[in-house]
Amino acid sequence: MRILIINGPNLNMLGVREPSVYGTGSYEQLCAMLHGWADMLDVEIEIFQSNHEGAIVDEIQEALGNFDGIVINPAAYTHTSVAILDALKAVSIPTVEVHISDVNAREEFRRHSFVSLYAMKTIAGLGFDGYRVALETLKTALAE
Ligand code: CA2
Repeated sequence: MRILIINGPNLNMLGVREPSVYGTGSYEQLCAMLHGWADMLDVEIEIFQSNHEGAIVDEIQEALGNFDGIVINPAAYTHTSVAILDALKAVSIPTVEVHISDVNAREEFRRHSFVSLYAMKTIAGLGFDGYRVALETLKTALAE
């Protein structure tokens, strides 16, 4: 089972600022945790991060035929990107959306997610652990 993990803009800055919102762990630590959880769950993962909307759309398109599932934290594009929503719909790969922070308890503009219109599940507010829950959710769904 192959799962693509996509992280959107500024997530590569994790641990550098806003530790009260996103925790103190760095992006490298998040990636190490993801590899550990993937081993534990016996799933293959590839991790992709970009600050560019088009690059994320390209990556989603290239996932067609190469991945069974997608875990995506679209970061700020969550709230703005019809292009990412359309790409997910186009490839029709089972997808779980993750947010490190509790987007529903923050500014009003963070409450709306375009990606949620496609994702089978949205996990928010669990910190880095949300990615583990997303991997478990996808593994269970894909096994059914
Ligand atoms: O909670 C999440 O995971 C978010 O997707 C993170 C995005 C934000 O725009 C979404 O509303 C919720 C922001 C990621 C930026 O990460 C930073 C990391 C370090 C310092 C500043 C921002």
